[in-house]
Amino acid sequence: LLESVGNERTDYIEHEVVHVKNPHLDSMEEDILYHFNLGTKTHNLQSMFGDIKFVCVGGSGNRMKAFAQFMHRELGLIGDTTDIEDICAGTDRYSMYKVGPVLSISHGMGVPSISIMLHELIKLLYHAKCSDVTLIRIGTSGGVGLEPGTVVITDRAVDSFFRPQFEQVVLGKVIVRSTELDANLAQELLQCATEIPNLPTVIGNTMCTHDFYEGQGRLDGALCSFSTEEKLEYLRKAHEAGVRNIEMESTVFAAMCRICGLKAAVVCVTLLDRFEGDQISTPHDVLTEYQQRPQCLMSHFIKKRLGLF
Ligand code: R2B
Ligand code: URA
Repeated sequence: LLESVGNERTDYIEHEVVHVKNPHLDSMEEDILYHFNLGTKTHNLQSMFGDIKFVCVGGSGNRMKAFAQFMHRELGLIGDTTDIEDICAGTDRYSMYKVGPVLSISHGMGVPSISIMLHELIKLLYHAKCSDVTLIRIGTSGGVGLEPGTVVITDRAVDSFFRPQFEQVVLGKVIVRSTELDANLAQELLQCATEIPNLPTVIGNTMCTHDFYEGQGRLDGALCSFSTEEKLEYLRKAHEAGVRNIEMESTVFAAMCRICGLKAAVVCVTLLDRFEGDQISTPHDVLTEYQQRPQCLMSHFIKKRLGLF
């Protein structure tokens, strides 16, 4: 943005554009975002998405629809929330909703599912020439030594060995990518949380696994090859490594956003304390309220950023 008085440049703010790290893309005549049912020839992505500043992603399509409707009310936008349409209605892989500068998208469960979505989302933001985009995953998780319902803002996304990295196999070789997230954004979110009543929130490391059962040390899957004591020992080690919650997408999310110049954060509510058990036995209405907590935090953060209070 150039602001000038006469011909004199008084201020220069560099906008952070979304970039892709793929030299092949520019030589493609058309880019089909297959799992979104969108494309550069069939859709004017810049007019559809060019004004996006906040992208919130979460596992379930219904939850991300509810989030879009909630944001529509919170931003005081005109029109009926029932009119908010799924932009990806032509496919049942992911759901996508746009409310003003906010895009709400589902990513399914696990690293492969979110990674496919992120490839296409990042290309979408690139084709749409979006700038200064903040991307936040709002989700659920298992807590490690926390009161259920606590919201965890991820400091470092770590793998099952507590390493802050994501490994991707490419052409038969392992590529290791850093999962560093934006520390300022995490602090800004923590500050927002303190401004909301009844929103217990901490910053801690988030462990990302490739399975919900054995991969997270659960004793209640169809398979289990370890003892209760071994499970607790692993959770104790995780806690010592600063892990406060466990989920299934944070490492690839952090790695991909970082490489593409997107400021990103992970905000997940804990549904249970894994030191206390494995089954999610909390009543449905309590779980629903827990799942609204990251959404409330997002709304506060977005409204504050937009200068609405
Ligand atoms: C949290 O919840 C899901 C598993 O129940 C998974 O997508 C995750 O990261
Ligand atoms: N999501 C997870 O991945 N693990 C849990 O324990 C709860 C939600």
